[in-house]
Formats: sequence, C-alpha cells, structure tokens
Amino acid sequence: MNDRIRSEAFRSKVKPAEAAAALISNGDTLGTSGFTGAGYPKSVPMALADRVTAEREAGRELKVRLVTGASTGPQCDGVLAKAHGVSYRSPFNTDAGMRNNINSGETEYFDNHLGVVAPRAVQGDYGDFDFAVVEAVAITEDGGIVPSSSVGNSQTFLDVAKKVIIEVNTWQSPELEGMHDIFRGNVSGLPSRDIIPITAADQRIGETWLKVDPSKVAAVVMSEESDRNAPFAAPDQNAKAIAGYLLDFFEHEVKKGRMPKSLLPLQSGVGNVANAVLEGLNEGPFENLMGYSEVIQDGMLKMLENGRMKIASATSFSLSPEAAKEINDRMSFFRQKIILRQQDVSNNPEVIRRLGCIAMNGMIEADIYGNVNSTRVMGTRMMNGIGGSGDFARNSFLSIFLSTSTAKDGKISAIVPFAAHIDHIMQDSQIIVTEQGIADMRGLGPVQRAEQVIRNCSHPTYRPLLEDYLARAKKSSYGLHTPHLLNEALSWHQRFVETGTMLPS
Ligand code: 0RQ
Repeated sequence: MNDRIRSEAFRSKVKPAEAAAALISNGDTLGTSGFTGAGYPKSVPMALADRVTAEREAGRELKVRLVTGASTGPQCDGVLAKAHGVSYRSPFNTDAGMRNNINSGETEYFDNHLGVVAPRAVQGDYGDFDFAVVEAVAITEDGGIVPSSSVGNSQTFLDVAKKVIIEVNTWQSPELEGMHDIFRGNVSGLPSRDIIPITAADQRIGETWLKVDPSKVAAVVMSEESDRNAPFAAPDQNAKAIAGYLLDFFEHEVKKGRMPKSLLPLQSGVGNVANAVLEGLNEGPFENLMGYSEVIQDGMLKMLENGRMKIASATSFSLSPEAAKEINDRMSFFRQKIILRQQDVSNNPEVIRRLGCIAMNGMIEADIYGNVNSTRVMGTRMMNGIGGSGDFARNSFLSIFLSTSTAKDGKISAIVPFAAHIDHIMQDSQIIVTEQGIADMRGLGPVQRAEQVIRNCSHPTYRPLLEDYLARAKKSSYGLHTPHLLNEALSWHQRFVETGTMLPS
C-alpha cells in the first residue's frame, strides 16, 4: 500500500469500501471518474449497490444522482442499475441495465455534450455535488491524485464536491503515472476563462496529477477490480467498405491539396466501424498521423506501435482485454506516445477548431438532408448519448458520420425522410459514409444534399422510396427550399413501431 499511497496523511484515511459507501445518503449527487469503461470507481459503487438493496429490504429508499465522465462499467452503472439505485444519470451511458432503467422512465437521464459537463457542473446545472468518487493509481507524497485509465471530469468533481472518496486501484498499472496532463488554467470555472495553449496535439500544458483539498477527503479505499475492456468485433465486410470509401476520400483531399499527407488530427468514435477505419489507416498511405480525440482504442494503439501515428491525445482508453494487456506490458513506451487530458480540454471547441480535427463518428440515422440522429432509436428510445460527437462535429475541419445503410437485418433504413431526433444539424455534418458510398455535402444546398445522400448512401431497397418521397415533396411541399411531406416525414418510423419494419407491406 505504501508505494500506491505515498502520503501518510492519506494512508490514515483508508477505509473498507462498505464504510465509504455508508457515508452516502439518499438523494446525494455523486460526480465520478470514468469514461468509456475506463478509470471508473468500482469497489465503492459495488458496496453502495449492496446498501441500496439492504436499505430497500429494511423499507427505506436509497437512490443517488450519478454524473460521470462518460460510460462506466458493470461494477458502477451495472450494479447500481441492477439495484435500482440511480434516480438521475448524466452524461453518457452504454450499460444495458442502466439503458433499460432510462428507457422505462425509472431513471431520469440527460445526455450531454461531454465537453460541456465540467463547465455546467461549475455553473450549477447539476445542483450541489455531495461526493466526488475518483479512481486513482496512486497518491503522491504531497497528496496529488494520479488518475488511472481516464481523466474525464475528475478534476472538476474534486473541485466542486463537498466531500471526496478516492479509490486506489492496484489492478491499474502504476506506470500510468506521468501519462496524464492536467491543465491548471481556468477552463470551466466561471468567466473569464483562460486560453488553452494547445497548438499541436502532442503538446503538454499541465501537471500529471489531480489536485484535491485534503480536508474534503472522507475516505480512501483500496480496489483491485479491472476496467470493462470489452472485446472488439473484427471488422466485417460493411465496416471494411465504409473504411475503404473514407480512405479514398482522404487520398483525394490530399491530392487536391486540401490536407497534408499526414492528414489532420484524427478524432474517432468507438465501435466496429470506427475501428475498421483505424485499421484501414494503419494499412493506407498516410504517415505521421496525430490523434486528438476523446478515446484511444485498439486501432490507435497499433498505429502508435508501428510508428504510423506519432502521438495520441485523448481523455480515456477504450480497449479490448488484449490491447489492455499489451499497453500494461509496454507502458513506458506508450507513456511517451499518449497524453490523457481533462475532457473539458480534450473536447474543447477552442482546441478542436485550432487544430482542425477530422471528426469521424457513428450515427443511428441521417435524414435525406444530412441531419443526424446519434442517440434516439425511433426518436424516443435512448441508445447511448451524444457523447463527444457534437463537440467534435461542430468544431472540426471535417465532420464525417459513418453507418451501415440499414440496421436490424434491413428492417430499418439508416437514411430516412426525416430524422426522428436530431443531434447534429445539417451544418454540422459535411460527409456521410455508408457501405453503399460517400456523400460529400460540403457547400451544397438542401436539395443537392438530399440527391447525394439518397443516390450514394441509401440501401438499394430503400432508395426508390426515398427518391419518390423527395420527388413528391418537391411538388407539394409548403416551401421548396427544404421540401418535406409533413404528414409522411416520420411515417417510416411509425411503420416500424407498428409492424417491425420500415418497409411498406
Ligand atoms: O444495436 O447492439 O442491439 O445490435 O445500434 O450499432 O452498427 O454496431 O454501430 O457501434 O458505431 O454505434 C450511433 C450507437 C452507433 C454510436 C451509435 C443499433 C445497431 C446496434 C450499434 P445492437 P453499430 P456503432 C465517441 C463519439 C453517439 C456517441 C458518439 C454512438 C447498435 O456511434 O453511440 O458518437 N454514437 N460518441 O443495431 C435502430 C438504427 C440503428 C440502430 C444502429 N437506425 N435504428 N438501431 N442501430 N443504427 C465516443 C464517446 O463519445 C464516448
């Protein structure tokens, strides 16, 4: 323990997880570490979930409000959802149990741009934070908190919370120390905020540990639970086709002189398609790539290893178990190549705009005009959340959305007349890629966009239906600038809800 908790004052605060969880009361708001299944607290949420159940059995209610960096894992969102211990959740979730509670209406959920959670926490949108619960790999001699596999909103939660619980996780490699970059300027405090002096993705501008007022630390808990580290599916034919179109497009842009051969700092979402794109880049003609993203996934690690990518800046890892082992075994190498920042820095519009990132994100659906729904299936059922897609889509040099052209064995078209929910307006989506092709909508008017999206991206089964919709809308729409048939615009979604398919019988 002494090598992990190097401060005597903090060692004296070590308690069992159950004792720390017992400090938490019904209705408390917790701000926790954790982002895409990495670096979230585990022992305390598990003990808290047990308490929720015990309290219920004793006829008392214990529910907390849970605000994180992004998604956590089974030992946090998972156990708390199963115990029905969360009344409010924000800003991003991928846990299936929590998703059920959100969609059944049991848990109120506000998915938020990941880059704005910290400023809005300071502004008071989430009310008072009773506890910050933050995972660390170590506590320094001077009481600095060394974050683990993500940084997320931890610094802000440590600043604003009334009390703090630190979970020191010995499963996490102690060699993560030195990888983080915690900027001390005012990023999310009340005005006036400081300039964030990042002019290149590989620039370090801060310190390697989080600051905390020791008088607020109510408990330090030891933990040895592993991160979520979900396995990646190998890219299938569709994912490879999407990656292929995108790589051809990049080559074309380089030839035209609009991008350097090293491209521009890459932001990539998580998932099958995003990983296929990274694998494609790993074999493509581009060298000296940079990553300025929110997550580092398997594909980026490979590129860092073989030198194709020089540096990757993010706020978190999102790795398969094999990649997590690889990084743990070669941490001193990767520490030179990876920078983990606060998420209000990694996802900050100022920096994304300055660096001119290439944003590549998945989507649920796009409408013919290129408005994008990233979050709500049939407009009503929450999938994960907007995540960082909006932070990057609006502010990047290029904003690209990726999806297969259909979902659920062809019963759903990912290109629809009208998106049933819109996360990214057409001004924030320039390029759409499906396995059918690529729509380059830069500078086009709405009707021109629709023609491209339908022709290049829709599935052949749905294409004639979309062409027919646009043709009829062009004749009888109230306005012909962005033609729509208002009584039909959401009829595909309604048909799916009623019959289980968007295809007419
Ligand atoms: O469902 O899991 O039940 O099979 O959505 O779809 O095709 O595997 O694609 O992993 O890229 O996820 C938008 C969800 C896409 C993701 C979304 C169903 C599909 C499947 C997953 P199953 P795929 P992906 C970086 C940036 C928002 C956040 C973001 C996402 C499941 O990209 O959450 O971009 N984005 N963050 O069947 C019904 C449709 C559907 C559909 C897909 N049209 N209708 N279901 N699915 N399209 C990371 C962070 O911000 C942290």
